[in-house]
Amino acid sequence: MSKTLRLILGDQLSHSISSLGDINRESDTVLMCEVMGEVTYVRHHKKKVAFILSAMRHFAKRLCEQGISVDYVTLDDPENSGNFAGEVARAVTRHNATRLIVTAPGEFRVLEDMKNWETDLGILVEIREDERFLCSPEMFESWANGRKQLRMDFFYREMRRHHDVLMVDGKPVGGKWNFDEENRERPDPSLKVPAPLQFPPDEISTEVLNLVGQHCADHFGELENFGFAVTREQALQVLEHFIANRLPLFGAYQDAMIQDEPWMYHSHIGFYLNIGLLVPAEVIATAQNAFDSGSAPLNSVEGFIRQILGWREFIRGIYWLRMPAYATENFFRANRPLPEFFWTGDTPMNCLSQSIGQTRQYAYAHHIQRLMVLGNFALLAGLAPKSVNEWYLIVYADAFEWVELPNVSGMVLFADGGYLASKPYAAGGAYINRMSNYCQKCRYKVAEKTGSDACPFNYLYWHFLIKNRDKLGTNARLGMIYRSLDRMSEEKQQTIMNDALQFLDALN
Ligand code: FAD
Ligand code: DLZ
Ligand code: SF4
Repeated sequence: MSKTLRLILGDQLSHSISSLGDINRESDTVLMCEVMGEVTYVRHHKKKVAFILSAMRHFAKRLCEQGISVDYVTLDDPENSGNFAGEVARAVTRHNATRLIVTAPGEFRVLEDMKNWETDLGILVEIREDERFLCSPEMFESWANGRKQLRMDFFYREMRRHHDVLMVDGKPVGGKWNFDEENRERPDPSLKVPAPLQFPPDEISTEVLNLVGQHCADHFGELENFGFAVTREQALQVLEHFIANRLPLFGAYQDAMIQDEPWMYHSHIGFYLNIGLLVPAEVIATAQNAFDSGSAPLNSVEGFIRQILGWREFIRGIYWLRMPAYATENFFRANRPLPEFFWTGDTPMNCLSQSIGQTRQYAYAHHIQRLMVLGNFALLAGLAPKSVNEWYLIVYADAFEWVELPNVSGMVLFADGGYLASKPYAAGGAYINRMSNYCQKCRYKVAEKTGSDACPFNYLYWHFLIKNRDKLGTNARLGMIYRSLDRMSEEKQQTIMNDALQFLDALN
């Protein structure tokens, strides 16, 4: 009888995944493999590696309990070839397989590799669409066709209509597509932010933590206090906990940051969505139910659903539309190496040190820390896109290239010249001061614009605009800012440039 292997990758841990759709329990074998190539193609955060491997082992166990035959290769198997192609080849021999079924991977480099397997291994390879997403690459391409710039807002409206989410009689619930003006509350440090749901490591996780401790000792990040959900049941509990405890204030405090408060009112489900323990459709339906039942307000529910139905799908669409060229975009020709403090958190800039410290500890930082603190700094300091992308891919447990790259190169660094965002998300210290209490604990003074005590974001901001005037001067959304620059005296502009250059020189 012809034997079929069904390959499940570390971010495909969904029972509804297309590669398992028509599984024959009598004759098919599921192949799962821990491979050093995936652990080190960028040297992922220790907690991220432990999270993925533990979730893979739990998923394999559940498949076995369902009577499915699973061939699971561990990282320390002495015969392990260290990469997907090698492990598929070994499994084909072991099982005498003639066919491999796999769901399309999330990353371009893996898909390119997979396309060679049929020829290299002499078996049939069927690569199926990843149906967990709500917009296929083809659907996105037909939406994007003919548009010079892509804007999330318009895409999001199409998605709302297409999937009938928060719609009534063909119109958006509440009469508006977006309630963002209710979503920019300043932080209130006296808020009692609910503690996130954490899960102490069980036997499987403990074994994986030891393995990662041995094999990834020199990787970034801390392994201690591992608390990720590693099964679907646990991930569902995280979702329920968020809906009950955080969603009502998610909208209001979406952009806020508080000293020593990493979690805020965010959902912390990106990890689980991205490896498949949760699927977007169920998350959206759960949030919509919370609105329908009156347990969460529209500004929060709409804001949350927009992130998943809008941003997440939009970002993925851009990735598949623009790869591989997107990975090398560098509109500003930025080439500064990543400062050492991105790895240590050792900087007197309190907002950066907070965001990097939390990243080291939890493999997590929320969106505004990623965008307006770390990303803003990378943009203003002219850090090389390749290094910045690599850093983001390493440090976050929810980072996979399909979602990391467009966020970093498109949203943060404007490296695509404005294909994804209409203007760079550049800001001086005043923005961070408005949305956080970080500045109160900082060695720098946010109100000072120049001089040795001035907040570096202030002079770096103007330096960035002056330096890139040839590329940004005609951007309509920056017109007002360039007009205020023009009202600044030559002398002041010169002082800003000197301060910025001195700061940037010291970075290297
Ligand atoms: P919440 O704030 O609770 O949002 C809910 C969900 O919406 C998230 O879990 C996520 O699935 C989705 N979402 C929100 N914003 C985005 C977005 N911009 N792009 C895609 N999905 C979004 N997200 C990743 O999943 N992986 C990444 O590697 C990643 N890298 C990022 C890098 C930068 C520079 C920036 C600015 C954003 C990045 N994001 C990334 C998007 C966002 O920051 C994270 O999804 C979010 O912080 C995850 O935390 P959460 O689950 O608590 O999200
Ligand atoms: C991220 C990751 C890591 C660290 N390790 C593995 C692994 O050992 N085995 C595996 O199947 N997947 C792993 N992954 C996830 C893959 O990198 C991911 O599936 C591809 O990048 C495709 O998106
Ligand atoms: Fe960050 Fe500047 Fe505020 Fe310090 S003063 S925390 S560097 S924004």
